[in-house]
Amino acid sequence: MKIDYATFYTVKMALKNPFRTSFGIMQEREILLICLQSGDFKGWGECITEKGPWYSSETTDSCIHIITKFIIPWLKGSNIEHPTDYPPLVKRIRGNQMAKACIEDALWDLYGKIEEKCLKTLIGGEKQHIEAGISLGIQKDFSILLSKIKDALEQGYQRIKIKIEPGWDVDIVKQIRDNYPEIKLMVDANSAYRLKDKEIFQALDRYDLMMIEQPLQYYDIIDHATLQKEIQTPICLDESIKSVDDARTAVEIGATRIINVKPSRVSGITETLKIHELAKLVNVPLWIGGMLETGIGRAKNIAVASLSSFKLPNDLSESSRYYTEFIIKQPFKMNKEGFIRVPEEFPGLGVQVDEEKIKQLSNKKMEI
Ligand code: OSB
Ligand code: MG
Repeated sequence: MKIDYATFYTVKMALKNPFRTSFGIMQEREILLICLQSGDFKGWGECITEKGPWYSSETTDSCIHIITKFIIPWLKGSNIEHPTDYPPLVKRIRGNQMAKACIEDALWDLYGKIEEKCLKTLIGGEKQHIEAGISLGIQKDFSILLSKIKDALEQGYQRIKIKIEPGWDVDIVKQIRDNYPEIKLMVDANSAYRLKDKEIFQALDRYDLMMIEQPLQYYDIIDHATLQKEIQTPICLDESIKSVDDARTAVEIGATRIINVKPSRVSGITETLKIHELAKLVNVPLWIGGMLETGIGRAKNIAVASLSSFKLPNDLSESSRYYTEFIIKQPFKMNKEGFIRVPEEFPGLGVQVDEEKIKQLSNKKMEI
């Protein structure tokens, strides 16, 4: 695959509702989309960063910097045959997982189009439908959260994840359980607590949660292992896992019993496939996490979730969960049982990118 040039679009998308986590509120997304052109073929990638370094240390501007200054020039000077040849090419770049992943995604899409195969087939995905779960942000009061949960369950979502932070945790979970004793329920703290808060997690043990996601520091592994020894509910790491090596370390020391995989957080699909292999070996269930992706990132995540080690409901919702406008021509829908079909009609991402829509919504365009 010889890359002729890359086109960068920055697309502004308003969120239907603000999304509040322990680290901040998102009102709209400014999403970087990159299109790699090779002859007549195009491959698309969506960057999952935000404007600021809140969820991760990377930002959209830091990605543009790494991609334009290093990755694209290197890519243009090489001729990679398969997307798995790409990680060695960018190995010299430390960190910057999300910047690397965005281009790797575009290479998989491009390769799929050239080979006339969809991503699911290319990576060996097995499921035809993936389990959809919903992530609900912190709300103004409990009654609003309760009505959102009711709504989500009526739509068919298979599990409810709520965001927690100090002051919005044990009591909220208790009230949810009072109303819904049986549903699949989990919490995500996005690193809002420290080991000294262990009583909170011991209190949560009473509510039959599927897991507690990333309770402690975003870079920590050791304190999570200590906490896990003190509680029954499985800990699931998100922010702390940036590579297959992190995953191996965390599993070995008992810091995580389940892993949230955001393929872009771990530098791409190739690294994700390594985590998939590790998960089979150590028998740790995986699920796909989300970053409020638009159609391009969502299509990639849905294809990855079709791999056999992704055993738990994912943070993969319908396209209409966050947005009213779509940049793919076949937006994702969920059936009443809470499954989303893995699309295979089109090569690469499995769906068609709506370039006209992207151009309409894009306030910045750059070509290199
Ligand atoms: O921690 O999983 C997270 C959204 C933004 C940043 C971090 C997280 C999330 C979510 C939303 O939980 C998941 C989704 O895309 O639906
Ligand atoms: Mg999370």
